[in-house]
Amino acid sequence: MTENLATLIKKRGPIRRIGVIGMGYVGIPAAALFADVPHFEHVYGFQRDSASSGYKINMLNRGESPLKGEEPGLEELLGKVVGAGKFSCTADFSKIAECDAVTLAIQTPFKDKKDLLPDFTPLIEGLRNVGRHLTPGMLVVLESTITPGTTTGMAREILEDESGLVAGKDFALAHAPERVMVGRLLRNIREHDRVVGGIDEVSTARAVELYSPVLTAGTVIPMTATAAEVTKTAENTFRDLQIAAINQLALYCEAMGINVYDVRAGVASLKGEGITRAILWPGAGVGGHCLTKDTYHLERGVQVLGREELDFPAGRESLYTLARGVNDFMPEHMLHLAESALGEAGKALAGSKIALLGWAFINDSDDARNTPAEPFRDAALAAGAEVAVHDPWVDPVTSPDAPPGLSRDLDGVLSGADAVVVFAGHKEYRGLVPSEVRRLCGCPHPAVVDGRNVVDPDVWIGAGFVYRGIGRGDKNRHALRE
Ligand code: SAJ
Repeated sequence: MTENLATLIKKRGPIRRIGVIGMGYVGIPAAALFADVPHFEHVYGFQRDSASSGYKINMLNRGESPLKGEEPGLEELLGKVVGAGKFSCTADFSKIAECDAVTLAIQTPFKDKKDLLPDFTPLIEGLRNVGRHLTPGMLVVLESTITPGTTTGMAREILEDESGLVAGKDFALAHAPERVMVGRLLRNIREHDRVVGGIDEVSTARAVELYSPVLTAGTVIPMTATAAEVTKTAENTFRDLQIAAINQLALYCEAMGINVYDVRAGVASLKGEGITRAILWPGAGVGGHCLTKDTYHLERGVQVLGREELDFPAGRESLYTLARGVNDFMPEHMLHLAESALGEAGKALAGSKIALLGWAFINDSDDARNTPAEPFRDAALAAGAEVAVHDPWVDPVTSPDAPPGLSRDLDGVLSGADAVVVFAGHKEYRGLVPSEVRRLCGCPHPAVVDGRNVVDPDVWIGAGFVYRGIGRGDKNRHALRE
């Protein structure tokens, strides 16, 4: 089979024209970097001309980035590759037929985490578009994070069904998962090692040819497609597990009346002899498009691929979904802390005004996908509180994840607040002046609930606040200061 594919690829020659499907946080920087490779002739960015995201096509063809938030170097690079005529964005998917390689960077959210059902609708549509214009010798790469088994299973079937061609014989197919973080997209693609997994060695080799020129510090790590899928889902699952471990420790430290940050510094001090204590940071919860779902992709993968073979303690829940449960609990814990702090001042959630600071899921970013602030806000509203939300980064008008009433007027949000609750550690909140905040709150003992360790408890307690902090058992039972 692969001889045929190897021959087709040899006849086609080196990769010259590339298509990237999905102009988002992953697809746009990837396309710009491909276009910046001297020997790649042209890169098409494929974007559906939909009501919600069709605007991106003209912006990109003007060399402008539709991504909000700071992405160092992206605007300049887009200007350069568009100016040089090496990158263009289009909704005309028939141009896929001109490409030697096509990558898919499409969201893969979960429809139902309980039943482990991913929503592959956008990905399937993308695969069908590729299949319709697939030509012999072409390479197709899935960059989206997917359930293990998807590349050799659903993706192969759809591409073969639409094209009438056979994967591994007529076209190459691989998985090369993205590893980007908002705020450093270009650097992550250039510098992180790139896991590349083909359905066969010819496909892997062709994918290595595609990604190698883009890497400046990173190296390509070849493996099978399924191993690449497990690598990606596992690395995010492990990160989520590490965060759950420190969040649980923080809950324990609160209960035992000690400071989790002392303990963390202590645990992290054990070094040398290959000992690494990759202990992360506790906080108000885990958001974003990755850690909140990739565990379920991994869980689904072992259900689909390994159900018969799996040897696991009977009746025991997966460590990974337990970790999800701990991290999903943190916004609720923040509400318990707010309730307890308000109680110190003789108030209840019902009828209190809460100033929620930080809607983004991560510091100094506009990205608010699956923000942990949302379940907190919803529960506080359900408890009868008024919730005013502030975020200096998330755009109230253009951000698809902005809550109703999102404000950039910090004084207005703090005005008359009974509790100030910090959900994102934006730099703007690291310099808050407690006496000024207290003046705006306009009550003798406002509460401050710190979910990201941005305020100094002694300073705020000294200013008359009722303080509560994640993991701060040493401060959460302080006496009120008049
Ligand atoms: N968080 C904590 N404590 C920590 C680190 C993070 O509570 O110590 C919270 C953050 O506040 C945020 C969430 O977890 O709400 C996710 O943060 P993140 O730093 O993991 O950011 P992501 O989700 O954008 O990035 C992850 C990264 N994965 C790994 O490092 C294994 C990134 O490399 C991936 O590219 C990205 O997922 C992805 O796209 O998969």
